[in-house]
Amino acid sequence: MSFDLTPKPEHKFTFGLWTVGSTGTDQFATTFPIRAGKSPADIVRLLGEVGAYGVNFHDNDLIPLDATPAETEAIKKDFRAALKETGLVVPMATTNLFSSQIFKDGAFTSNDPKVRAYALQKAMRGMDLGAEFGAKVYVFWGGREGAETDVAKDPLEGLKHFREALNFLCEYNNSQGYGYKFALEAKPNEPRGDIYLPTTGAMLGFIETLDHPEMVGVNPEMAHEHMAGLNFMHAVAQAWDAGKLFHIDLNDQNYARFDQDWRFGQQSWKQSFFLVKFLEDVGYTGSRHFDAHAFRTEDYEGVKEFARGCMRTYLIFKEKARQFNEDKELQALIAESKAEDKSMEKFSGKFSAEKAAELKAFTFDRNAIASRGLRYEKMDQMLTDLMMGLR
Ligand code: GCO
Ligand code: MN
Ligand code: MN
Repeated sequence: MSFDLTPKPEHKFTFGLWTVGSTGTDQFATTFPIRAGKSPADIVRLLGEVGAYGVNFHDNDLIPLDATPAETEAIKKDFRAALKETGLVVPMATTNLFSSQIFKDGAFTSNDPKVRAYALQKAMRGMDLGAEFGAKVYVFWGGREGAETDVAKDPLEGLKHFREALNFLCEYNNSQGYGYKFALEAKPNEPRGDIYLPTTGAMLGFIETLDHPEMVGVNPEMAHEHMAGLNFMHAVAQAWDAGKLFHIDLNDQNYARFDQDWRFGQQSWKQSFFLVKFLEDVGYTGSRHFDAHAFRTEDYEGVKEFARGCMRTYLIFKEKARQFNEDKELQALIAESKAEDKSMEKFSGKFSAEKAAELKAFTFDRNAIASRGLRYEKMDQMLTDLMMGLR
């Protein structure tokens, strides 16, 4: 093997405190953690050891909900020291608006005005905390913004409340001079039966209804689009096309299953390959954030293997994407399939009345056009060979 798979700062590989810091609990064993909890500072050290660039957090990953002012200061001091020691940065922060019982029926979209106001307060405090550590992206994942039944919750009201909250927080961002970009993360379900704005595409539509759409983009997550049975790379491409790819959550997931949060590239090699190829080809410069967990079978050595594996697999696919782009035979076939047709040039581009009239009158030979084989079978098998090291 001749290529370098060492993670470097320029790769912008980040993990959340909640990812490598997960103690392996699940909904069937919440009181039986498999791994002992680590302090935020020790999680940073673990990430430093495996070669990550950055660490992200929810407000309460860093500062427990009921911490005293003295405890808060002590945690911040240790965390800051660990960042300095390892050179890790904090590119993104977010608010936990889903773990407390108060959010049982949502946060920004709760029917209860007290809950909505509390959520807003918590988000502002979370933004203050993120800014203290230099975060420039602020993620909003509305895990409980939804319903199991529509009997008393109205999705129109939900959208209105969500919009009001984001408009308020955009103004707060400006008033504090934080310079955050907000990144909205969609998920179709889990923990709610249905979560509002379930896909990246839905989020992109919603953003245009906000007071400051320029401040708000998306944080698409691979597992979430796969839970909805969608093509993740297509969602990412739409976000990129709209200038809204502010962040990305990479992980893996079997289609149509519960939220699995697996190591990037563990399951869906081809989807992961096309995703990495897309990000590298367009020159995405944001974080490559791994929002995933190690298997519950693992101790912390396994957690390190998991974290190293996420980054290694990304770099393997990056190298494969380079090989794909430099594969002359494959590129010739792709070029052939997209070749321009001089006789059609007069019909392309901007509208004119003459062009439209000429095109309406033109006769197409549908059979001749359709009879051309596009050679996608050959190309796709060549891709398989390439990925398996046979080219
Ligand atoms: C999930 C989500 C979360 C969010 C996180 C950051 O399925 O639980 O992906 O991990 O990404 O809360 O906002
Ligand atoms: Mn997720
Ligand atoms: Mn996520």
